[in-house]
Amino acid sequence: MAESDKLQRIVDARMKLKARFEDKIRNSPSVADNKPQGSGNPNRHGMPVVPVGQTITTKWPVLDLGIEPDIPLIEWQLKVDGEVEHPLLLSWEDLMALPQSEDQSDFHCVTSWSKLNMNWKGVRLLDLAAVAQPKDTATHILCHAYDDYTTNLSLEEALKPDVLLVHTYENAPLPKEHGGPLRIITPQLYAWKGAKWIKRIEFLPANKRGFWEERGYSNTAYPWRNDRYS
Ligand SMILES: Nc1nc2c(c(=O)[nH]1)N[C@H]1C(S)=C(S)[C@@H](COP(=O)(O)O)O[C@H]1N2
Ligand SMILES: [Mo]
Repeated sequence: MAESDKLQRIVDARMKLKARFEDKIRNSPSVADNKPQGSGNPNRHGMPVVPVGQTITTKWPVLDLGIEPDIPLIEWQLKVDGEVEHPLLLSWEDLMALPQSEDQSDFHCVTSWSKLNMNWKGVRLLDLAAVAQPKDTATHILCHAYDDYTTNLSLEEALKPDVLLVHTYENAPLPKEHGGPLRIITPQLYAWKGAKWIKRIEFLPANKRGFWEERGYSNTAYPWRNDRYS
């Protein structure tokens, strides 16, 4: 298939996915809450920039299970499977051939620090999903990482345009301790929903808890609802 046809197919599939989740996304708490908890000026979605219980930090703390896997780009792979029409096994080259997006967003950790205005570059999960094409039965994803961490997301959260598979931070390769070569970021949810060292994205027909969700953390993780535990 010619490159332009391939790109057109992604664009078409993305439009379809957007239409399918538009209402759910528009009504999701981190954009639609009429009593969001927090302080400061509104962010780009009208939520107070500092969610309830959070303190701004300028440093970027490292939080993980303590194993920081080393994945040479030549060996790196990302699998996309489960409830999709086109399962994928991407090399680093394949990933870089997908549409690339830049964004500035905030990072809210459940341990009560937030870091604002972070500059990212990567691939929208929406664009990757457009290639894999989730079946109508798909409702959630479970993200699996190279350190065996897992975390779940509903599709209406996962397919928001600011959810990126990030490889670049402030114009430099994402440092290994923060999930390089590739991690997910979820600016509208607490940061544990963003798997560092992402290895597999499994589309599911139902919700399934990940590592922290099985240990008492919230399935949904809305920062402006103080939605930390379940
Ligand atoms: N693979 C993996 N991803 C992970 C974690 C982890 O232990 N392993 N920890 C999560 C948690 S609890 C947080 S708060 C953020 C922290 O990201 P940072 O270390 O870049 O600040 O990563 C999340 N993603
Ligand atoms: Mo965390």
